[in-house]
Amino acid sequence: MKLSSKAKTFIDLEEQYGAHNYHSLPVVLSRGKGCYLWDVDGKKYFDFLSAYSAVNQGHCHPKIVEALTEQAERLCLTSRAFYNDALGPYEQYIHDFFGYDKVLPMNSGAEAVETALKLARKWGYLKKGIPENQALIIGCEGNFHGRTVTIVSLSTDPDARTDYGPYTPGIEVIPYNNVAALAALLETKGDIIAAFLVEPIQGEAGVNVPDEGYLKACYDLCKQHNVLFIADEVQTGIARTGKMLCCDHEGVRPDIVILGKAISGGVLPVSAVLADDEVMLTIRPGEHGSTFGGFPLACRVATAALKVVKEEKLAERAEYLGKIFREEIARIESPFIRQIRGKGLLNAVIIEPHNGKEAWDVCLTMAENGLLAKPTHNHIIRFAPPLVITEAELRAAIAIIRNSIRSLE
Ligand code: IF1
Repeated sequence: MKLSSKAKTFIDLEEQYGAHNYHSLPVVLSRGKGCYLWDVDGKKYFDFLSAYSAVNQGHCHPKIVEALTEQAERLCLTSRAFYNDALGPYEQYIHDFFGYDKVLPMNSGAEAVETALKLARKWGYLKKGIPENQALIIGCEGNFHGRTVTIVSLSTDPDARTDYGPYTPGIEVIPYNNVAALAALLETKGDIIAAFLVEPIQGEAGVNVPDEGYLKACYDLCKQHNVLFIADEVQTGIARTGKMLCCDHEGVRPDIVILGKAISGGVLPVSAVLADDEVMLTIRPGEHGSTFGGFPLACRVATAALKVVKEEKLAERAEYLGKIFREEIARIESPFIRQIRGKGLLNAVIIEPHNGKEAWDVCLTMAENGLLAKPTHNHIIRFAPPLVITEAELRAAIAIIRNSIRSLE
């Protein structure tokens, strides 16, 4: 890809003054609207990453931006040392929206996952009666839940965990999409297991969709053994997969739901943990929190972002458009395409290397042709546009994907 000297200036600054913890596609963005992004040279792109599904409502949604600016001029942050007039109404809105007794507001997805794990341990000791310091959390191979020490202790990805030890104890990892593995572990250690933590679809692992019935079977097993079923819906939640929560596809109501990313439409870092009283009230005043968690600005923004999801029927759109996307990609005959998989508008194409070209080259070519997507694990490309994309726009984007792949053959 040819870079303008302007674009290069920004890339060089990051290279020189920023930590080297990312390998970004060489595109420098400066503006966004709906499903489109513009780079510093004014070139327009379809956004098919949506900031890893944080921008489901589209870039700079006017209603969310309005809520942000209005509240920003009145009150941004109070801390939880005092009450404010935004948090309560927000919590009530979340209660009505998702149907859980209570919400615990945090900021990043990783913080919400940490919160859920602490909550599960508390519940394990106070309600289930697990002996002190013996509680176990079960995770799945190939998971991605964030970057904290405890979360990477759960990870099986060497990039995510190597040299970050010593790891947090009390963790067991079993294969994903394997009900028997969960059953076996619950059989032997069920008494001291507090929770099973699972992504309804594994995002980072490459949009790994489990077999139909997997979540329900796991949920039922957890109930049999008095173990909490925790769904990490940070990436799959908020309409991305064609339902408000991905667990809705199987009629599963998790004991704990973890939300992040699109709960704010990508406008602020906002996350949330949902649970009923039996679980949530095990944490008492002073036992958990955060300076920004539930700050007034976040409350107004997240309320506006969730209203947009309902008003614009984004779950229904994701369901309908996702089918078109998978159908159309499946019709492309190319040695590069091994498989297309996904749910709603969370999809991935498995790329077969060809002519010495791989997923990274496909993404560079698509970027040149005006569509942004990012490879994961070398051979997988995730396609996740904002859910506000229209059918005509989606079809235009598919044409770019098709032409880009063909041009590399
Ligand atoms: C990065 C991946 C996606 C998540 C699930 C919790 C979190 C995430 C299911 C933590 C975050 C992000 C992190 C971001 C890239 C992105 C990602 F490739 F790394 F794995 F989306 F697939 N649970 N995923 O997907 O949320 O603390 O980041 O707010 O650059 O690390 P966070």
